[in-house]
Amino acid sequence: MNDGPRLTLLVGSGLVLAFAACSPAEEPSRSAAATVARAEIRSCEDGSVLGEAIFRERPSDEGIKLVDVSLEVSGLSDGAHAVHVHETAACEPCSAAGGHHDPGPFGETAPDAPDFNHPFHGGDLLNLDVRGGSGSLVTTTNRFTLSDGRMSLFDADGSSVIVHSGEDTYCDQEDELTPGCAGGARDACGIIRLSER
Ligand SMILES: [Cu+2]
Repeated sequence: MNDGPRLTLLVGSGLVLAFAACSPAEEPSRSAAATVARAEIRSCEDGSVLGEAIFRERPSDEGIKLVDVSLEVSGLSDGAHAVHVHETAACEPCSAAGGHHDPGPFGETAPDAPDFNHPFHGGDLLNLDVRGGSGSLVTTTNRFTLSDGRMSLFDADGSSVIVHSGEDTYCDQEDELTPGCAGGARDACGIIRLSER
């Protein structure tokens, strides 16, 4: 049961659904065997590289798929920054990443609108705490997978990780969320790609 205490059942949020129908999603690479993925985190403002996120899928003692997430960034303002996996592999502009990754039950892929499922989307993660200009987040989730399946990050249009400007208050409202309560504007974005290691 050594997975127990580390299993973070996420909370998250997200609104900022700036559904940009803009730039086309990148074609995700697929590999059933791969269990590691990475995302180069880039500034939404000027595209400069701010850090990296690494995702590693592993089975729990009971055979449940768990994904260990570690993210490191620098160059952001001090304080808490919401972090989520968003639904599309596109970062130019950052709004192109769409809403939160949330395939939903029984293979439904339509994004929820209004955002009833916040802060329980598949892609909702925890706040990143930035101090002295840099910060890291380490967590584990069972809400999405890297391998194939209905919760996979590598669905038809892939996925991205977004770091927001503000804190995720994990707001949970059965209607439209209060603007900004899920982190507000987008500071950084990274397209999640399968990796050899
Ligand atoms: Cu987000």
